[in-house]
Amino acid sequence: MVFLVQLHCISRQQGTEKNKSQARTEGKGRLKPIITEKKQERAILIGVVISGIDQEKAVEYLDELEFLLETAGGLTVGRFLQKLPFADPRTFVGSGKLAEIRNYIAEHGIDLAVFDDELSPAQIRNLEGELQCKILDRTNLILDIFALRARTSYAMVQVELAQYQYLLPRLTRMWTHLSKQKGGIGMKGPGEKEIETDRRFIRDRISLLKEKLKVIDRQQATQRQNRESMVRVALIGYTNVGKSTLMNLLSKSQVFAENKLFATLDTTVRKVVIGNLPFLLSDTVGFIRKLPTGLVESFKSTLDEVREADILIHVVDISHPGFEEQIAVVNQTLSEIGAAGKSSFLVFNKIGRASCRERV
Ligand SMILES: Nc1nc2c(ncn2[C@@H]2O[C@H](COP(=O)(O)OP(=O)(O)OP(=O)(O)O)[C@@H](O)[C@H]2O)c(=O)[nH]1
Ligand SMILES: [Mg+2]
Repeated sequence: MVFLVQLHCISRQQGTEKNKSQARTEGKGRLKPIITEKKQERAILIGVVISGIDQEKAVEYLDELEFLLETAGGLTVGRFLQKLPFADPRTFVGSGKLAEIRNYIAEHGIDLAVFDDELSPAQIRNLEGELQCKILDRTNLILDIFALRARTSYAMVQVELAQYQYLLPRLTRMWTHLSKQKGGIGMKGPGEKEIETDRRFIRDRISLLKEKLKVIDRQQATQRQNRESMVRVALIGYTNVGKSTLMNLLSKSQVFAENKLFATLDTTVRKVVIGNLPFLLSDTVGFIRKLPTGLVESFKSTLDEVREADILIHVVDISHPGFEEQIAVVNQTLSEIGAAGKSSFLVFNKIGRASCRERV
């Protein structure tokens, strides 16, 4: 089904051989988290500077979007920012900017336009028509990275659920778009029937995945109950701040850490003894600005580790120019998952980095 391919359109330089063969051999009709392609896709990034946000902040947001795209395997070729009172409900940016972007795409062989916000199904449809290239929004990109990063079947189920939830309201436009490409007139008829079949398929799959997650959630809850006698400490923070690195240092373990976003999706728990004080330390998924709500819901059990911790260690990358906002995003996400008001410590990491020394 073509719409499944659309959801995974970023090339996968990072994909392992196992991922690649997995993607090729998945059963028919199933949306699988990992698909690999060889060619690195050329992309432009598009954001708006709405009132209340200054230009510098907007540039920083696009830096983050570029990092997300790089993590997904794409290459940023150009950037577009437009000052607007609010994002255009029809095409996200205004018509003049859109014409400028359209010319740029044609001149520079751009495969993909990435928007720094979640686009409505109507916006995606309009933009596809206007720009004639693949359109990705921030949510889609984050979901894609989560799919790329999912290692365990648990993480895969969580990501797949979030992907289907994102896809369901967007099915119509994809079929409409395809039919238009084929020159079809009138979208009613067989197309509609197929959309309905796919909608039904996706709804069934969502129910099945939710059931699967319920079983996993129960298993995880039992595991957590067994650990109740020990003090539980959770490392939390914005993505890429160094939580796993700290986990490895404190617990002398080998949790995967690298300079990419969302290196960690599954929670790791280790027993640590400092002095004569034993406690359980967990490393969790990082947070990010505008984390898709579907993902937060699907990662409920992973986030329960944070909710049920006795103490939170909030790791901050002090060398990042936007570290204060990152702290605010983490605090906001904690309130959203019902984990605000816990005893927590701020730990400032990466203090040795040049940009930080310059600021101090
Ligand atoms: N310069 C410097 N780099 C660090 C420090 N701590 C971690 N890093 C680097 O920062 C990058 C991210 O580290 P991780 O430990 O994977 O970060 P994380 O918070 O677990 O990231 P996610 O799991 O992706 O949310 C890696 O390249 C680390 O080597 C530090 O104190 N100084
Ligand atoms: Mg990590």
